[in-house]
Amino acid sequence: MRIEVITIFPDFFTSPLDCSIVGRARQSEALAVEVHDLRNWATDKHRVVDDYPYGGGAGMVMKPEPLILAVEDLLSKAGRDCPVILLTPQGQQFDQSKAEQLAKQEQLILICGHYEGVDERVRQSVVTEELSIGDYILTGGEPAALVVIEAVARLLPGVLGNPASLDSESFGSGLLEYPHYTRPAQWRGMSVPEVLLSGHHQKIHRWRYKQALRRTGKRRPDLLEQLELTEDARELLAEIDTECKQG
Ligand code: 4H7
Repeated sequence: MRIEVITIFPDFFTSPLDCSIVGRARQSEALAVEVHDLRNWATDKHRVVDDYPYGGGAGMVMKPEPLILAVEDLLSKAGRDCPVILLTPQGQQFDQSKAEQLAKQEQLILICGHYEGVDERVRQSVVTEELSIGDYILTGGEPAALVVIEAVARLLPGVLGNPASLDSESFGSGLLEYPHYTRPAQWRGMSVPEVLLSGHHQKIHRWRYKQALRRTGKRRPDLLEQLELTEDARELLAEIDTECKQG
């Protein structure tokens, strides 16, 4: 997959794109990320990319020409259409299913906004979708673009060692993760649950599943409601319910 990023702060991406999973994905050539300085498409000698808002008001607005020219250039180089995504607080919520959908694409173009936002004609002419990584305001779209890149990169074939682990993880299964433990078995009076030391794989599996159900019910009842529960899950939830009432 190829991801093109359009930004006024290319340096913002240097270290995050070299580290960890994304760095490895790029080395393995499963992923190519090109970060483009929007000012390369500015049309004046001072390379200005913002201007005063029509109608007045505080702050500046990103000019339409550099952004639209940048996207057109990148699309023509690709020789085909691809999603052109503006990261914005007004966008559709980015989530795991959206990441899975984007991971199937051959190419993505991500636009990072700044100032008070972008001229509406950028949306009208080149943006195909607007995404938000959550209900909060950032100064620029760069951290949001990195979130999208990271979430997508780890879904690309061959990037993670063991693709089977993707399904069992949080959101893959629709549940929050069960609690994890490693050595030592005892630490400052806190012990690892006995069942995990038992070597009894079936019991361990069921214990983890129950913990995942318990956590999801407690912290994210909205996720639990979206699931089609198996008979076994219903049974475990009933157990959890009784345990709760017993204190
Ligand atoms: C596009 C339009 C994404 C991008 C407006 C981006 C939050 C998210 C931005 C703006 C973002 C998210 C510019 C509007 C700064 C607010 C103070 C960049 N913020 N901004 N203004 N949740 N900001 O995904």
